Amino acid sequence: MVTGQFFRKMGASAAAALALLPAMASAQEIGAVGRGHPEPGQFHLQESVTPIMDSIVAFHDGILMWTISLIVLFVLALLVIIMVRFNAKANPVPARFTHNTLIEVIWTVVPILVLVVIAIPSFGVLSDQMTMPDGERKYLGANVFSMGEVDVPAPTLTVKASGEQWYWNYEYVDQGVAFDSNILGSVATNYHQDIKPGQPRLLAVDNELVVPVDTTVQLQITSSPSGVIHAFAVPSFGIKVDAVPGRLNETWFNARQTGIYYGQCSELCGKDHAYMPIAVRVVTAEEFEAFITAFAENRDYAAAAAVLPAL
Ligand SMILES: [Cu+2]
Repeated sequence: MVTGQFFRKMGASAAAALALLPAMASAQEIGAVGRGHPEPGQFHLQESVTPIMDSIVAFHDGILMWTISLIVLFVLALLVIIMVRFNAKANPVPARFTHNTLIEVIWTVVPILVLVVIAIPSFGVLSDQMTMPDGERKYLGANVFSMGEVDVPAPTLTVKASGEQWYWNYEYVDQGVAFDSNILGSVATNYHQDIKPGQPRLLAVDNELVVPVDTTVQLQITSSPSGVIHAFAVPSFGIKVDAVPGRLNETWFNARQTGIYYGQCSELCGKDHAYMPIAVRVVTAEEFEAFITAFAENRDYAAAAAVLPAL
């Protein structure tokens, strides 16, 4: 029965619309999201491990989802009212007026107010992302309507990430050592080559950027001088910054959990744009100390990474 199918489909759509409600979205979060990389069937943002991503998640789950959901329901209600009350059968002789000053003022002013209310925490999060911690400044964290309540120490490690065609180069600026980070596998092997069980395809790399846990990392982001624009993005850290030739952009992160966090180049940069993932390995302070000492001494990433626990 065609009509029956139609209504079943409508039922499915209504269920999908309900899933957009914030409470449902939060329920989906549990168990559906893996740490550090996307999971099949994932519905929510990737799990946060930094104060900035806490802010982004709180902003998204809180004011943004409620605003969007209420607007969707309001518009849906208007559409239903119009369909029921003003169809040709129910309302054979339509009114002929065209303007109503009061309603026009309302539908101009109310959206402006909605945007202003969204903009206030949004600019707060943006300002947090762009401001290097000095040990004094307080950050919003998970409470985007606070005046700032999260302490973040000043950075003690500086890393320069440079977008190349098509891979990333990382430099520990103060230690004067750098290395290239390439995707595992190649086009010929469909990117399966060398990937160990549990490593995500198209995200795993040969050499991960190693950083210590609970440490503020100053991140400088650029692109090779003769190259193109890339973008450095790690969802779990709430980072996305353009990598522009001849420009040194800057952001920071402070990861609270050890693990490997994956990201991707997020600017359409050329033929291998999809094959220059970012992998950041967050290790304990002791492990990082051993790694960076070995790296600075031997200037050999593979030998230095060998001092870290096996993955
Ligand atoms: Cu790129």
